[in-house]
Amino acid sequence: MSNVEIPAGLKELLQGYAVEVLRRKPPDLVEFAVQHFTRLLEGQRNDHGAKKRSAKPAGKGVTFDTKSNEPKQVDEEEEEDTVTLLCFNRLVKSICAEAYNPDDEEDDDADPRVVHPKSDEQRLRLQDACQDILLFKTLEQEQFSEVLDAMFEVLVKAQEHIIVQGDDGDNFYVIENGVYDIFVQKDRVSVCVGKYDNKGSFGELALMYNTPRAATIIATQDGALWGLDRATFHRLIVRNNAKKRRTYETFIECVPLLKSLELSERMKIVDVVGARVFKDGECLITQGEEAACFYVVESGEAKIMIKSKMKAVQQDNIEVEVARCSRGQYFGELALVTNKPRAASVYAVGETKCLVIDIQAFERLLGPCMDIMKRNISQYEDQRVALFGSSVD
Ligand code: 1OR
Ligand code: 1OR
Repeated sequence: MSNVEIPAGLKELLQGYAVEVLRRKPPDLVEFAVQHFTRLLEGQRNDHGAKKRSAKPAGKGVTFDTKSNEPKQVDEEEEEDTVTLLCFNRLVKSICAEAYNPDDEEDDDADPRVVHPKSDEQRLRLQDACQDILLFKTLEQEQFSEVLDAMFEVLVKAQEHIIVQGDDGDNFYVIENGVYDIFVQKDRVSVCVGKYDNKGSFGELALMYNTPRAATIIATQDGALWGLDRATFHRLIVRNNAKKRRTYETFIECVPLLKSLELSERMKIVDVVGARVFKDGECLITQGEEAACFYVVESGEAKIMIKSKMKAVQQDNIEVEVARCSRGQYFGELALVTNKPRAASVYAVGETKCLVIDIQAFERLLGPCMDIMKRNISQYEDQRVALFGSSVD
């Protein structure tokens, strides 16, 4: 092996890079090469780590032939070459079945810190775009700065496929501007299931759970994104998720709405929630506005106020308190379920902490709780009549 002129795996490595370039058409080949080979290296390290962790007899091991998929016996010396091929194969074929455990991320410490230099103007725009990103809401200040340092600007053209369903995950994206359609394959037909309109983020799932991309994201107009590479996402966000799971496990178990979910489903909710603290009197939701999030109260109270036109007195704009939500209760589901503007305004009573879930995660993860929510929604109308009588608009 050591006498051959072309090192084993070189051809496959370069081919892999070329295939990815043709498939993704990146604007910057050098930057893309850095990302591509960093991912390969990361995969290689994971596979080495998995090897170290797996209790197998010394000297011999069972692996899969990359062509035939048949198990075969290999010697230790052959393993180095096989690892590279396995990694390559894994990337190209999107075979991602590794179990997720955020506590397994300890090895990431050795990874070099990624820094993409930015102008002051770029940094301000980046900070602005990241202000409401829920995944960043539970990071310590130091971790958040590292995330900002590692992010890089990506300019996109109308019709560009930013993410393709089934691919391996390379980056997580935060939207600076632009509209992005979400397509999901259903019975071999690509269906548009939603869109991001100049705000939000996407591409976290494949990186969090090491699964193929779950949806296709297409820019409908020219726009700008901020990318975060897979390795940094793992080191900072996935590691933080382990902490988040420990912090919220007990609380999330006690939320009545989520009782019918499996533990793993509840943990997936925890993975994507953001925690937000509101000051006394602060407005969380404004009646009539477009909805983007769903809330669960962790501590404090939320006051639901409705501005209603009372026909009897013909007075507009009187806000009346109609309900309060305390620990474990939720609000903000109505507009998401009915696809209508917010039906009420919501204010914090005392300092109030809420877990916040964005609309895409709400649709993806809270489907099993929909019946309970719809049942409660049907009671709003009865309560409305009881509170205001039938002469209310
Ligand atoms: P990803 O890394 O899997 C595609 O790459 C991204 O699309 C995904 O992360 C999410 O960030 C984003 N189901 C799955 N992924 C979605 C969805 C979604 N919406 C956005 N993404 N659903 C649509 C919910 C409106 C559920 C469809 C059945
Ligand atoms: P949203 O997305 O419309 C405001 O944003 C939220 O207030 C709403 O979801 C519900 O979660 C919550 N009518 C309308 N919204 C209500 C009501 C309500 N109670 C809580 N919300 N009621 C009828 C009042 C005339 C119920 C009163 C007990």
